[in-house]
Amino acid sequence: MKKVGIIMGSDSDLPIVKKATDMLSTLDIPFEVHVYSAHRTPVEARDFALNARKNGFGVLIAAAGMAAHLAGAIAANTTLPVIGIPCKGGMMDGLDALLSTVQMPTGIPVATVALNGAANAALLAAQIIAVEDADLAAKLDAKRASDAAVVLEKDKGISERL
Ligand code: RP5
Repeated sequence: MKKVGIIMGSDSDLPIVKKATDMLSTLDIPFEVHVYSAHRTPVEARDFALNARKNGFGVLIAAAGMAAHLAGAIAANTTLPVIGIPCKGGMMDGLDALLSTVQMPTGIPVATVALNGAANAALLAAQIIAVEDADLAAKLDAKRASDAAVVLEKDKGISERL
């Protein structure tokens, strides 16, 4: 199975990124995690993206806050799918990161999830890998069904409480 590469702009993003690694672990998807910054370590970020396909990655996830150019900088150097996680924090509480991540120019796409949306980033990465992996697709179907069962259980609970 192809690996998921997770890059965060700072180790201060780890509490958010952990939700992605937890989700990938639950689904038995192999991953690597790195701290590379578009601004502080641009050479390492670029090299990682340039070599990602030949190093066995199928999808990349990039998490960053504030002037969050990391996902875009990674996407500029690979044609693997790149998922951006804008991280909350700083004076603008994430609006800056959201716009920096989502507003990519035509030709260099970044699939941007919600602010701090690390679990969905991992699920989207899983869905991309599952296009060619029937076992993983079955796991994702089972997860959807069990998530739905939890909601329906809550629905019952609400009716009983009111
Ligand atoms: C961004 O700046 C990082 O992704 C992080 O979200 C934010 C703050 O980084 P630190 O100053 O905590 O290293 O580049």
